[in-house]
Amino acid sequence: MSDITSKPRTKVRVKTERPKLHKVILVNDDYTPREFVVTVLKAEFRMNEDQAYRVMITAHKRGVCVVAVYTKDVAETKATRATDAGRAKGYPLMFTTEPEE
Ligand code: TYC
Repeated sequence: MSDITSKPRTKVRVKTERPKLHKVILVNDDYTPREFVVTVLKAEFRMNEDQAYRVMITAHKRGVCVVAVYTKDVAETKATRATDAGRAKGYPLMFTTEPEE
């Protein structure tokens, strides 16, 4: 077989890296009512009362609490929607995002 008709010898490595996940973080403040934080967590992050209460009280005591991890787009959209829900009621409730290591 001549060079021109032989198969290429280069093997292509199939690279399937997972997209980096991003944390949604709940930040404590002195003004948002506890029950409202629980309501937002249940509505936006599909938590039950128990899960939502635990996340809220952890942020209340420690300052912050990781709510969940998602792909970048989903994390940012949910953090924005949850923060906006507080702002609509005049509360300084804040959700941020940060990439996982
Ligand atoms: N610290 C608020 C209060 O005592 C409740 C609260 C908890 C607010 C968690 C925000 O992320 C938060 N009313």
